[in-house]
Amino acid sequence: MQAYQREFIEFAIEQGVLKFGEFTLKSGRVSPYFFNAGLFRSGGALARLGRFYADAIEASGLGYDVLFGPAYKGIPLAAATAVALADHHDRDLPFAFNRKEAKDHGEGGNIVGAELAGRILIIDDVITAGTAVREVMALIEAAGAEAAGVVIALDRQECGQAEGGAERRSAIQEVEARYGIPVVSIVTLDMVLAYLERYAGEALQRHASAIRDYRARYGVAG
Ligand code: OMP
Repeated sequence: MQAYQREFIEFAIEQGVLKFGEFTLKSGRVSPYFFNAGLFRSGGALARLGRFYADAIEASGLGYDVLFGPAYKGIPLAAATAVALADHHDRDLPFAFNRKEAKDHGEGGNIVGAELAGRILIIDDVITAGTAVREVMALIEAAGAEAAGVVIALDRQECGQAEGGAERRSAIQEVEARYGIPVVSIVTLDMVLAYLERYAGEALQRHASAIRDYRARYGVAG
C-alpha cells in the first residue's frame, strides 16, 4: 500500500464516506462496511478527492484522451479529477458527462462537455454489479470512441451473483475480460483490511474480523 492509498482510507473514514457496521447492499448481501462517495460533500473534500483519483491514474500509467463521468455520481468525481490533473499534474484534458434524460431542444443529445473521441477514461465510485459501466460502454461505442479504462475509488473485491466456487469472478474482473480494459482503483478492500489491522485505533480494529469473514464468503482473489 502506497502512502497516498493509506491517506485516502484515512480521509474516507474521516469524511464518514467509509463506514463500518451492518449495511444491506443492492445485491441483498449484508456487508460489514459501506463506501458512500456522495458524502464527499464540501469544496475542500472534493478537491482532495480529485487529487487521489489523479494520483491513482498517474500511478496506473494508463493512456487516455478524454475523462468521462457517468450520471449522476460520476459527474462531480470526473470534474474534480479533471481539475486535479490540470492543477497538480499539468495535464489539461477534455472532460465530458452524460445526462440521463434525453433532451429534445437546445443542443440535443445526451453528452455534455467534450466530444467523445479517442480513448475515454471512465471515472466512477464503486462497481458492484457493473450495471453503470455497461451503460457507459454503450454510449462510448455509439459515439465511435473507445474505452481506455475505468477508475474507481474502492474495489470491493467481491464476486458477482453466484456465491462460492473456485472460479468466482468479481464484476470488475468481468468488466476487464468483457471489454478488454483495465479497472484501476484508488484502494482495494485488502488495503482497507490491512489499514484496520496495522494502523487503526482499537475502536476501528474490531471491525477487521467481520470484514475477513465477509471476504472469505464473497471475496475474490486480489
Ligand atoms: P453497480 O452500478 O451495479 O456496479 O453498483 C454500484 C452501486 O452500488 C453504487 O453506485 C452504490 O449505489 C452501491 N454501493 C456503494 O455505493 N458502496 C458500497 O460499498 C456498496 C454498494 C452496493 O450496494 O453494492
